[in-house]
Amino acid sequence: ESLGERRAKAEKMFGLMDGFLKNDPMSLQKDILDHVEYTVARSRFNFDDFEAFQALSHSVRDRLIERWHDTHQHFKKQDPKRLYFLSLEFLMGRSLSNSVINLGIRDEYAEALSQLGFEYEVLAEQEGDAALGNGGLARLSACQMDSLATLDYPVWGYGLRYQYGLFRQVIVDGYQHEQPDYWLNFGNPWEIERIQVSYSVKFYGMVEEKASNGVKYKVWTPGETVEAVAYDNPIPGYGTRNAINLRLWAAKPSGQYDLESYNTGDYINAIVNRQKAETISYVLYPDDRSYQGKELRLKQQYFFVSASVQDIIRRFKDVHDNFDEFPDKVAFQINDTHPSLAIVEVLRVLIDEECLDWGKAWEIVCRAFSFTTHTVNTEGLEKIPVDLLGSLLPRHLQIMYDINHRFMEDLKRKIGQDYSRLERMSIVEEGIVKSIRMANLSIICSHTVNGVSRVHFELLKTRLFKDFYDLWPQKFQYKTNGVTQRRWIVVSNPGLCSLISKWLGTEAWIRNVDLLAGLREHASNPVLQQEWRMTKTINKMRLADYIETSTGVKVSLDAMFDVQVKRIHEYKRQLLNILGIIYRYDCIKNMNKSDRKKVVPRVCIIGGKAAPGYEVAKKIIKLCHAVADKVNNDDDVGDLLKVVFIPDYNVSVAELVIPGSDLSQHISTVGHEASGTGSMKFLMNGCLLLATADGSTVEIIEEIGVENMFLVGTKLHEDPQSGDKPAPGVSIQFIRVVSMVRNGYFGFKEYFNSLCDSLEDDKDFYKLGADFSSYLEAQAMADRVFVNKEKWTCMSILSTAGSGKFSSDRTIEEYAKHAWGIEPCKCPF
Ligand code: B1H
Repeated sequence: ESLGERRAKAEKMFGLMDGFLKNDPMSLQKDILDHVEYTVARSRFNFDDFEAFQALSHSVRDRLIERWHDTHQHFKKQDPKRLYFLSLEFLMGRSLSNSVINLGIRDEYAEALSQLGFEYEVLAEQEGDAALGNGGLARLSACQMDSLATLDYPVWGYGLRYQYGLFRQVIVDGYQHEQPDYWLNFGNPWEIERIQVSYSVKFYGMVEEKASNGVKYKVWTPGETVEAVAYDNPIPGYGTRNAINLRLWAAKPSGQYDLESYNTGDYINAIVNRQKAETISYVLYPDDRSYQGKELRLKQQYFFVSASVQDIIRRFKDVHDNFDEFPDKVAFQINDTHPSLAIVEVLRVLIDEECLDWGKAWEIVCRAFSFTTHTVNTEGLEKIPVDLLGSLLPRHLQIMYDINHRFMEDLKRKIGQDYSRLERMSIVEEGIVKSIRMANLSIICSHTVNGVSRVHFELLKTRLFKDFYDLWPQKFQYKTNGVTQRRWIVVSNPGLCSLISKWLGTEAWIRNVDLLAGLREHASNPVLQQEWRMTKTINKMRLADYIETSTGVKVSLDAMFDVQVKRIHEYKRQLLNILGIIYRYDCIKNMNKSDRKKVVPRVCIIGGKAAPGYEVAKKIIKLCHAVADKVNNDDDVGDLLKVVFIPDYNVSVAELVIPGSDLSQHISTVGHEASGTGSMKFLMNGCLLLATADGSTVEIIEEIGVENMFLVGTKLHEDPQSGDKPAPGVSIQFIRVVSMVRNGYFGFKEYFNSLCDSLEDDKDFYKLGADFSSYLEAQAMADRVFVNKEKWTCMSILSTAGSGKFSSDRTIEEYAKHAWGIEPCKCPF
């Protein structure tokens, strides 16, 4: 086809289009009804809420696709340096509301739907969550994608399209049960299947050395090949035409037929065996922070990495005929070590397939990769057994040894014969199970190593990666995590959103969150305070309804809603919270009637999932239910104290819980939470924090002032070692509440025995005993302030006003400047 012919064709096509889709209510209604008829294939006269949701989503998707096409066209034309954001987990939650808000057409849709006799909010509730991740790390990726799109950065996200997302938590008799999350059951309108975009991914087999014209090279003959098929998910920015792509890979059987088995007549078994390839992308591993060296997990990692690297190199080679410019056009971000095989894969492709020499390939890789760690201790670092690697990815193991050999030789020249340091810094860990340390590999091969908060950075420098920091201090940085105010205020708290805009006189804070600081001057204004409380009450009503439908417990709106929602972990100390609740209950029980009148009523809300194999965490969930059973059915207590465990905590539940909270708890043992991001969402929503000075809380305190929150434990300290000081003596109250559990006051005596044992003086690793008194004091302080409505509201407004720093927009700007070296590339309207 000649250029002229192509142009003529394009002109004809353009003539057939009536420009872009229109967003007036009439056009929207027509589009929705068309999708009812032609996409959902229901009659326009007979469809239910779910079908309406499907049609609605498809009409939104059409609008997303227009922008997404334009954005990619624009990126292609400009050919800027692109960022490739690699993560094994993305916790996207729902997409509908986020999309219509970012596209700026929410009100138009609401109007169009109401004319059709539907309520927008009701339809939005039909959507299930995309839960392709575990917790903070995965939701961080999702928030960062929103900021990347909004700030017009030329980016692609890459991940895995798990068929089963994070398990669904069902509570039976107070125990957690896991159910599969087959989220694709009802279709996924937000993804675009790209059957023509697929790559072969190789596993197993062997490596041979060959030579031609005296040059030696390696040939990897795989034992198994699986196809990776792309599914594209448009991510719209807010207040921009840009919509970027999140490309997720699904495993499919390879197109290469095993002729042998077909010919031997075992047709059925041959098909069945082929189909097993799909298992690679079936299911998300539900343990956050523990590595098990499982083959399937390693397969997932390589499968996703290999497909992504092939895709990225193909895109680069479309416009470049050598690799000289590669580091100026391609930036890789690896989200923790999970995608770190990408480093080795790029080296392998450059050396074995593109025939670059080691020196050149090494230089390219070291300029292209930036690495973020989310871990705080050595036990949390990912290690892969050498045997496993050698069998699944034999060529990659060789390359890892090559990297390590060169690094070790180099290091010896620099630091001499300090063998214990050399051993610590080696990529290879000699031990009972010889393994590869993925963090060491990532540090050695990246230009930047990022922490996720300032105290985390201190930890990295002084403990976790001290040896590497001493060698390459310039590589180490931190970018304090952030969350997107689009999802966490605009989508989830529309009431607060309009209140803020009204008082600031602008909606500009949605793109420039620092403007929230403008609320400070109104913090004591009684009119704002009144409206602020009103908004909170409406959100509390919504939450109270949800609590009643999901747990059957009726709660009073006058009570303080005290919330701790996050993954269940010993270090996050949900147990400390429960022991505090027991103390409160015990106090109420021991009061006379007139003293009870002075008690500030509380609703204690806990939610979160325990990893399926994490016994202690599961016991904590059961204890929470046992305490709730006793407390909620005690007539002495009534509305003074209610305890609820919200089942199946996920992104969409968070959107409901966070705006409706008065107080939120972030009480990890100091030194254990790398950052924490839940606290930032609560802060934005004007919930007061009751927290330890751990992770990003230290920076939150600097922004809002310690007098505007309830600090648990010792005052601010930047010294991570201080966590090791001897614990203060354990209080009588602590001994009493633990013995209540131990003696069976809440039943299940035997079952809770081991929990109680773990709180004994010398076994209390997470220092619950040491912090208990301080925790109770902070709680008592919260009670005292709560009755002073003006004071509480003022602190609440100042929390929102001080939350600007914790936007992922700020985090992303820092990464773009100091790690990735990318510039915005804005698609014209
Ligand atoms: C965090 C993880 C994590 N740290 C392994 N590490 C996983 C590790 O599936 N896995 O194998 C999954 C997740 N997640 C969290 O990251 C930190 O604990 C938080 O403090 C931090 O806020 C969050 C985002 O940086």
